[in-house]
Amino acid sequence: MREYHGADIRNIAVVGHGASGKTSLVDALAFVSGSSKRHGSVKDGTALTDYSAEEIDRGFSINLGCAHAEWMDAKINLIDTPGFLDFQGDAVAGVSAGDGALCVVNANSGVEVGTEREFREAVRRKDPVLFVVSMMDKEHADFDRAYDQIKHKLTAKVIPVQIPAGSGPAFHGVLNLFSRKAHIYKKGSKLGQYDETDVPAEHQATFDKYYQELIETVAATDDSLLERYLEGGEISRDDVTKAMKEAMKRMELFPLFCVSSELNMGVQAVLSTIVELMPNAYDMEEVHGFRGAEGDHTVEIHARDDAPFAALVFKTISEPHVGDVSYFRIFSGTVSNGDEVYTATRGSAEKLNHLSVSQGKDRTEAPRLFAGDIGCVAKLRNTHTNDTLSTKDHPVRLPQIDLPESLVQLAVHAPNRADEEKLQAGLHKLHDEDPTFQMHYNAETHETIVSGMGERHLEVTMAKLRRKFGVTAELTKPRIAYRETLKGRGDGQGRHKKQSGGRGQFGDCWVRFAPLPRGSGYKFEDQIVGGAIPRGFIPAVDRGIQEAAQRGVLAGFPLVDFKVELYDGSYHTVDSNEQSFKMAGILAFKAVASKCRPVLLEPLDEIEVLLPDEYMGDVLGDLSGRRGQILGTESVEEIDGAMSGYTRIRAIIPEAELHLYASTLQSMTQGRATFIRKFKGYEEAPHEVAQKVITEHAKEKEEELVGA
Ligand SMILES: Nc1nc2c(ncn2[C@@H]2O[C@H](COP(=O)(O)OP(=O)(O)O)[C@@H](O)[C@H]2O)c(=O)[nH]1
Ligand SMILES: [Mg+2]
Repeated sequence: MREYHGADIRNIAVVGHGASGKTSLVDALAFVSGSSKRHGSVKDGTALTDYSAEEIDRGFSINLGCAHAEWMDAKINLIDTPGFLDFQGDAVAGVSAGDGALCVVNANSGVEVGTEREFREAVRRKDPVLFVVSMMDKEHADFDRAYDQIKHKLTAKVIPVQIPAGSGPAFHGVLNLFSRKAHIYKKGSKLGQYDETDVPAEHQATFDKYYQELIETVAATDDSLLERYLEGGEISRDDVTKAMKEAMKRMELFPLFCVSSELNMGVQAVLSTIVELMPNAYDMEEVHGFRGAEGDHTVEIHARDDAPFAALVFKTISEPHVGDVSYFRIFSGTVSNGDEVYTATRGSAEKLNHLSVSQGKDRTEAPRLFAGDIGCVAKLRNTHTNDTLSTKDHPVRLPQIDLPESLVQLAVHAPNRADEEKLQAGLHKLHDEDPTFQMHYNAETHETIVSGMGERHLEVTMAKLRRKFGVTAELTKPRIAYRETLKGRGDGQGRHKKQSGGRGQFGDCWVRFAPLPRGSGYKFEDQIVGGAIPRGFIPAVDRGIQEAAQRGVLAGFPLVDFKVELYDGSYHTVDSNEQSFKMAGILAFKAVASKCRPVLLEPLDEIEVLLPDEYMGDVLGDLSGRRGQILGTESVEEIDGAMSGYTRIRAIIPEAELHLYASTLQSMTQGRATFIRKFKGYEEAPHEVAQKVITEHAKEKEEELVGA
């Protein structure tokens, strides 16, 4: 491949709902351009960008994938993204690596949840978007319906540029409004060969209608063009494309195309339009206004070949027999094969062996890559997704991709102790590969918790764990980290005395317990006067009480938010030691805590649900069924009309009621609502809830005793 500089590079994220035809379109674009020798298919598992075992098994994209098409002296980098919410992390990463997006809409099912979500993501980043209606050859394909839905559900600024000649089985070509020509496809050709003709008479009326609409809409975005148009002057193809490109950069126009990727029809025009209308790798700089950090000061990042090298790793995929492959977007400077670079976020030096560009899973070595390009490299030692590659002289850190927060949490268990270490190592590797998959150890419940974007996300990640690390892990509902506290005061004695030949043991203490406000933890006050307990033994009493408090009094959960005053005691000059006073502390806790009206505390989360207004009633009803306390609701600010009719609900919900809430919310709202959660704090659990937890604990203890 020849060398490409930023002005001749287009970085395009291909987004849309799951199964809208994104992966097939990327394959067709690469194939028709001649850059990929084989027309792959999702159905056979040969599509360029769906090559992992998990993707081939399931028949849909899980990881973002990179391919390219060389066309009209430019290189188009295509970033294929997954369309399901479960894999939204990769969609966001893909959009952030691109300068523009191609939003695919299925000619059959029209605008779907994922179309709306991914279009919004591109708009949020202020990227130009080109719509493509896919699968025009399929039964019931309907271009006009898809157009209408985009117009009413996504943006009124959509404008058709390429319309179909026929549809479904009768789809036989496309009419291009820019060139005013028809491409009529050669029957039986699967390679997309066509004859270029004038617009056939049968399509003339449709063509004229759309042509008029296009010219008027484009003219309206540019004053001088509009003036000329109103005065009846000639408007050339160049005038239209120039005005359109500018309007797209301001997000004032979104052109619409139609294709059949299966038959490679309409694909050439999409390639040409990407080159002509989409921004090159330098164009979006002013919009994205990039800044990074070097040490503790801010530096401006410019997409120039002569600036210091800085690239963001937007994806890591670990591949069998290869190891980790890191995909990066160069935001400034150039890089050559074999260069030593530096990962400032981790302070690690890395050597770029086999610097490459990828065509799906195939990688071709590139001697040198320039500002604005996308490349990949295998086997970096300590560089992960969202890290910046730069140089020792200029250790730059670029802004990280703002990945979505996890929605679902489950506990993960190794099948046996021997696999525990492998499990932990595997989970860490999987997190490095996919930052939306996270794990932590909950010391209170003694469980490793994994969290992700949805049940399917976690299920797929466990499949990767099995394949790559040979561990079959089980996912279960996480235990709730209840706690206990005291509502009353009380005092009493802990006395430990043992005399069984030889030296005895003696410790004796008097303590007062009192409740503390929520979140205060534990306080110990030494009020011993006159040496009733020698100084050296007092910390032992404290330790004994703390140790006993870990096991609580009601249901085995840690007892928190209470104060202990140690006010009296006695000792024996020979038999007293630290161990005896620790025992006295434990006994004192047991004697006193149960007298101070112990209660169960449950963890609460604050959640924020973002949903279309029409589901308000259902979602609020469901939340109150989950013991939710609604804090408020508010309408969401519109972003280019994309968020109209949305409301945000804030509520506080017990964690115990949030298990798999993401899935319920999805099915309640046809997948259109999202939510975020964060830990809020502990509150006393209602009586019935507490009673149930206490009974369960008693039963478990009994079973343990029987088992022992
Ligand atoms: N008939 C027809 N089927 C298509 C076309 N494009 C994609 N498909 C099929 O639609 C399904 C989903 O396509 P895919 O590219 O995986 O969609 P993605 O999930 O958006 O990447 C697959 O079974 C494809 O074979 C097309 O142009 N014509
Ligand atoms: Mg796909």
